[in-house]
Amino acid sequence: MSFITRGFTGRRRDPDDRLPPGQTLVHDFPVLSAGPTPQIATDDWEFTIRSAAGERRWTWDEFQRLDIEDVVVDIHCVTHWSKLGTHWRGVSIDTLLADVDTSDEYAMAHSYGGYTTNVPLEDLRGGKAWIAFEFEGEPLDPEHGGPARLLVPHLYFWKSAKWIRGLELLPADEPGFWEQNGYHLHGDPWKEERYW
Ligand SMILES: Nc1nc2c(c(=O)[nH]1)N[C@H]1C(S)=C(S)[C@@H](COP(=O)(O)O)O[C@H]1N2
Ligand SMILES: [Mo]
Repeated sequence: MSFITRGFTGRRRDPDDRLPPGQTLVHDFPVLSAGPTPQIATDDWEFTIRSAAGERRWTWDEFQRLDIEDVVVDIHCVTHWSKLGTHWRGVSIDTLLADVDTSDEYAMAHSYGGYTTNVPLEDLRGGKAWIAFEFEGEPLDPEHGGPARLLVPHLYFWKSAKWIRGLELLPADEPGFWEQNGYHLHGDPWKEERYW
């Protein structure tokens, strides 16, 4: 098991320096969902990585046998709230992509319930993104995306698709749900890539 911390090093040690422009600290955990919360039993949950080359699929039990990481990260919502030092457990996207051979450079995250969001593969690789199933030592609440959600903390939190069911690898970038509705294609909070 590995332990990953982001945001505690270098110039960003001071809480003020860890807050991207236009963000305010919150201590609760707001719920932002575009629709109803799907109820997915772990027995029914599956995670798929699909590309033109084929498909890789994990059941919940298979997923739990992968290398599980403890992750401490800051999260930033485009609606201006941020939380610092949040604790998650999950499987790195690097682990999931390890034996997926692809030349695609983009991904569309697909959720149970129909939500989608696009993320370049570069932003999912290199220890920057996880499929997370625990938050602050507890199984992830359904309203926060349980049984499992995508966690891409260095981008605005709408990229962290709740109730994740898979990644579709794509040769070109395509807008997901919020991106089709005016949110930025990329969503870096340090560059305030909010809308376009
Ligand atoms: N499936 C799904 N994922 C989603 C959303 C959603 O509506 N559906 N909302 C996004 C938005 S806009 C935000 S800010 C975060 C909110 O996560 P939270 O409810 O755990 O705070 O989830 C993101 N992931
Ligand atoms: Mo959001």
